[in-house]
Amino acid sequence: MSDILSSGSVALVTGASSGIGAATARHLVARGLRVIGTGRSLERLKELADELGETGLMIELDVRDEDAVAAALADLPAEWREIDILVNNAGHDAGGWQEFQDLDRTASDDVINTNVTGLIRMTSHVIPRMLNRNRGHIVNIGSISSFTPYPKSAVYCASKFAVDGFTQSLRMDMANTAIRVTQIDPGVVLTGFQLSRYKGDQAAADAFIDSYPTGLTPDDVARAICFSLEQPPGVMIDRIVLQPTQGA
Ligand code: 8X3
Repeated sequence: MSDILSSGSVALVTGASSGIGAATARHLVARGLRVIGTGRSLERLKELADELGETGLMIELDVRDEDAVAAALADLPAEWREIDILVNNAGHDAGGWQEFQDLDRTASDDVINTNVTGLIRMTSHVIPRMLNRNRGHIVNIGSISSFTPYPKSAVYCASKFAVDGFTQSLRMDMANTAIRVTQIDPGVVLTGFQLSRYKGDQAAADAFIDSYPTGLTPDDVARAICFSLEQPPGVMIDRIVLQPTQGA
């Protein structure tokens, strides 16, 4: 059986319209894969669609919506149906970075619905066909918040701790199969994540980023994802933690 990171494989990347998701899609296509990119707005996926051409299939999809996820995956064109790689990247902390008592409950529920329930939902819809073929690699995007709690992030940290628990237990459930399960845990990444966290307040997002000497780029994270995928079938990368270099 060919390595999973080889031409002909199909990867599905959630949250593909920007940041880590878009960078990952580009890296995978550069390696000869075809990529299904999903995001909440087809308009925002247009740039990637234009760039990837026939090697990409962009689908407007909200991972919070069970019916939409079920329909989107059931309706995939036949040549895109066998998904070899699932990159569960969609996630956010919109309206976060506040002490728990000040967090808006609706915003917090949305963090859980996207980061946890959406990730589990995508996995549950993709994994049956992987199991049928005994071939697949699931990459969950965690965070340093998956194992290091910090203030003003109670619900976001809870969501990423949940991703970690899910990833680890899922890996055990896949132990007698060829399906690999990897978690990528980045620290601060220079994307629109912070802007959304601060509800569009650019000055606040910039101040947060400026409080760190350096930040990771989406390409840094995409390379780590590809490293986990390019291992021979007998090698499982459980987890990669990426931190920006201090003082570089
Ligand atoms: C987010 C990490 O450091 O921006 O996953 O809170 S941080």
